[in-house]
Amino acid sequence: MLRTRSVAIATAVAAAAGFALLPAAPAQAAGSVHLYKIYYDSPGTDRGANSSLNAEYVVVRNTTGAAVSLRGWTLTDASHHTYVFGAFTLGKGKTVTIRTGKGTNTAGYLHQGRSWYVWNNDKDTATLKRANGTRVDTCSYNSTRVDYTMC
Ligand SMILES: [Ca+2]
Repeated sequence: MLRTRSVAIATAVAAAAGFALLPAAPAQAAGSVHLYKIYYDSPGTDRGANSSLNAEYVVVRNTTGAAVSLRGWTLTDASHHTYVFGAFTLGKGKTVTIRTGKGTNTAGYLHQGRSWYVWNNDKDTATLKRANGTRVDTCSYNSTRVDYTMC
């Protein structure tokens, strides 16, 4: 319904502008940058080793048709522990994994640089916000039966 109306408007605009309407491009989902997965209970006992901290992570996915700068965006848990993205661009169709511990940031992996876990092993809520504070997505879980959730 909405699409039909949009095409009608586009046709009217094209006609008003006096040029031939080109064949419509295939419909394309707008997509979004969103929380994709949270691996909240890293394998083994929580002793705080950096490898264990980095086995706890959140995956953010970009399904838009363009790269998106995440500079200044924030990832926050229910207790308001906040990770602020530095200069980072998430390519279209790409994912980035934000690990809890320390490490070298790459195109695919970022690190919160923490010395202890941030995602509770039973229940928590992740919130992703733009640099201006606009909430982009949230993802909640409440289970100790599984170690991760798909958002
Ligand atoms: Ca955890």
